[in-house]
Amino acid sequence: MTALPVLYSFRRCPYAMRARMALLISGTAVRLREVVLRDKPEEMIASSPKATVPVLILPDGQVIDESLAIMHWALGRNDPQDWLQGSATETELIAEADGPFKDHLDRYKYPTRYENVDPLDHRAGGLAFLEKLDNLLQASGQLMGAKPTLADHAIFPFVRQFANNDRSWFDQLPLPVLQKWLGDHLASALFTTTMVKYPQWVSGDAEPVFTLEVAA
Ligand SMILES: N[C@@H](CCC(=O)N[C@@H](CS)C(=O)NCC(=O)O)C(=O)O
Repeated sequence: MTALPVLYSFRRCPYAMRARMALLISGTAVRLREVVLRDKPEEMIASSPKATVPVLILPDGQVIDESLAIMHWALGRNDPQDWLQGSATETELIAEADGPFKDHLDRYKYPTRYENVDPLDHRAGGLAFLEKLDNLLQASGQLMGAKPTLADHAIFPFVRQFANNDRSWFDQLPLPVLQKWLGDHLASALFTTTMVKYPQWVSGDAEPVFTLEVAA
């Protein structure tokens, strides 16, 4: 039996979601270890002391512990839907989502974790990024053109989280193209499989093999 990579993941983490989507679409089967963040397995911390999910351990022992790096690794092996475009614009957009937009998201969602934070200021800051995305989507349907690429899959899990913080506020925004883009990605077979539930992995448990076929 060929050894499969091991993925430490947490179902509701947007970073882990995007890594799982890239692994699935690339046809890379992994053994999934579902992590509970307040009870991380020692094996994961030993492999990646920064202790964030996702973490991918390759059969040769190599550790990839950044979600974008996992996406690039998986798509570098196999990219059947041409997600890897690699334009500077795409890289910058993902960096804006992971940087300033994520900062707004955290302060909008968890204002009490920060000092002197008004969540509505950060909702407005996040909205400016959503408007930018909406403009891009109006031009061609997906962020980088007519077909979804790395950018769409790297970014929509964070837009999902932002939207879910106050769904009725999000739903009444005059951004129908963005709302449809999010809704279509959330309804896709890829995302449905990405969100299949697994019990917490405990040392010694056999790991489920995670592939696109699991929801078929
Ligand atoms: N830059 C990392 C960020 C990953 C990250 O922050 N994941 C969160 C969960 S969504 C985490 O593991 N946090 C650690 C904790 O809550 O203990 C990546 O892209 O993989």
